[in-house]
Amino acid sequence: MTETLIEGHKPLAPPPGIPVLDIDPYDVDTLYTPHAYYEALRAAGPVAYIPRYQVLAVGRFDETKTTFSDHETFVSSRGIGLNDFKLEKPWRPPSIILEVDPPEHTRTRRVMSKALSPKVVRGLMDDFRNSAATILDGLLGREIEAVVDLAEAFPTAVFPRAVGMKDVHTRHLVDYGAIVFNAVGPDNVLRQRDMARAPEVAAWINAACARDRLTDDGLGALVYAAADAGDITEAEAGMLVRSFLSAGVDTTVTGIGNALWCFSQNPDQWEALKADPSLIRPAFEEVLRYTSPVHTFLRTADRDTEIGGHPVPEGTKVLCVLASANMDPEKWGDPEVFRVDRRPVGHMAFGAGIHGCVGQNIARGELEALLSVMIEKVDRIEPMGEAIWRPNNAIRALDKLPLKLIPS
Ligand code: OVM
Repeated sequence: MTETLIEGHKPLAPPPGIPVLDIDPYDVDTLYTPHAYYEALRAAGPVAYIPRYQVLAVGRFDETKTTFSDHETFVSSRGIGLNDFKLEKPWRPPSIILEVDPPEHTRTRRVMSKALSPKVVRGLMDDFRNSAATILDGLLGREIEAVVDLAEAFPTAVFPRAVGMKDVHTRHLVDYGAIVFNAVGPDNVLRQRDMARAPEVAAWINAACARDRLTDDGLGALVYAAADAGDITEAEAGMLVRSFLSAGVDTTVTGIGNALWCFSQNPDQWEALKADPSLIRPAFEEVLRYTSPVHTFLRTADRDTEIGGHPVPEGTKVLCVLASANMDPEKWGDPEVFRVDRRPVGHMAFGAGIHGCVGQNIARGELEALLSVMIEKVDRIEPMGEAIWRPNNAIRALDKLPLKLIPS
């Protein structure tokens, strides 16, 4: 007899001894204002059982880090969402870097790591700074909707160019990320809405990854060069370019929007940044810690194991609530305070372990370029209305951010 699945994974009865947290982490209201849920999760214990989805969840810094980085026990190859790829067909062909384990992961990770190396990113910085300056010059002194006008405008100008895309469709590029991130959640309204538009957007994305749709001087060409060298196949090169487009647009759009929100809410911290440009990089790390663009990814226990001394059966899905780990007072002290000089080394916003964000250098490069131009040109970042968040099953992004950038 085949057992009925719940959200595409094996049912899990409340494991004896594990605290029960009767909360829906994917309820739209929780996604709007998640901090009470994070606090309840950390208070429950080192690990909690969530009956609504029959999963476990970790949100204390130590257990989140340990679980998330133990790739041998808590695998990625069964999907990093609620769906267990061993039991249910994924919505798209799995990513060959995100949704695989070693040894397959080792080979593809190496190719991506090389294509996104510090040296490659250094070569992109002039374009990043020039584009940031041009975009900002068009925005100074008037009321803007900063999500579209800046947070989306900047990465969608520079990143497709960095990849070497011949076809650019800004809306599809931004929406694809949101679709991929909603897909890792349960079959709720957010996922259903995005699955309905996924075929059209995914078809455009897949076509844009072909070798003949890429220039010979971008990140895409570096990946196809690895195919020419025999390190990966041509088809795998296309899949890795798809990973650029899955993980490289919506994430940086969100990081920039969240950064602008942090500074609009904390004008003293903007003053501190203008006074000391050496704080630009630490300030972005604090934005990441404070807002955790990727709030939750999951792992799957590939064998019977334990978390915090509690037994965990094979096939268990575990929510790793990165945003909660980044707000754990045991780790951070005054986590609710946004401080550009905190230097939050070891934050979980880029993940941890062998799957830690391979694009983090380019993400930091984009933010450094933008913030370094902004501290020259922008004296104050003034809110012009309420900031509104956009609920998503895996990413915490703004939907609306009305601002005025007062020129220096
Ligand atoms: C991918 C990928 C990698 C990292 C994050 C991500 C949606 C996707 O390889 O497709 O988020």
